Amino acid sequence: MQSYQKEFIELARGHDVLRFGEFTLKSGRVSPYFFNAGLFASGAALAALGRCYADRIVDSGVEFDVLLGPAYKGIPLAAATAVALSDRHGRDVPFAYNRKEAKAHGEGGMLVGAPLEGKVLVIDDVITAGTAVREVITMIEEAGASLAGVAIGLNRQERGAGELSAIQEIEQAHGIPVLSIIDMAHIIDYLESQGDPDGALQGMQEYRGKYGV
Ligand code: OMP
Repeated sequence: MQSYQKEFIELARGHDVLRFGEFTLKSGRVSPYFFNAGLFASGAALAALGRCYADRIVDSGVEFDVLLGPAYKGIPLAAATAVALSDRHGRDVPFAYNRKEAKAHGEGGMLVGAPLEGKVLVIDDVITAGTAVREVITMIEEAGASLAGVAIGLNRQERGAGELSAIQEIEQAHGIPVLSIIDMAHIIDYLESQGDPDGALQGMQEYRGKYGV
């Protein structure tokens, strides 16, 4: 595990972003854990989060022209990532986000910020079944831009409709990488290395056995 991955898990635990218990997902599956990126809700937490995304992106070597934060949760994530790419890696990259509803006055349209041109790197929180990210990919194609990749905080490593995970399906269908700061396997490794402080390990392993890829 890289140091930014351990830092990310501890950051998420510290802000209750990563919780253990019983949670019903968008997919209907009952999960022993949940990742709520909306609780990264302070200046220091956002700054640390931006650093983790930026480190992961730079580590991967993915080439892109503009960052896109999908409404709503992707917007602060992409903004924090853009700041960290500039402050830590000396890369001043254009940044855009979308509205959920088009505005008829003012600047109008669905997109705000830098023009959506060239290769777009999407920054988001979690992909489970891939519903949310598919909508964003359509939006990028409609704007005439292309998808460079998707960077997310957590890859839940769950099967989609078939044997592949939703992430693997997206990677194959679009020929792009989906970069995650951590995977479910990292959470399991972390719990093991810490002596299972939340008593969550067994439930996590069972869930992975049932739905994991
Ligand atoms: P998909 O659209 O199925 O890929 O699910 C992604 C969305 O699920 C996220 O944007 C969240 O709204 C929600 N989610 C989480 O935020 N954290 C989780 O740990 C699990 C889910 C989920 O419902 O699958």
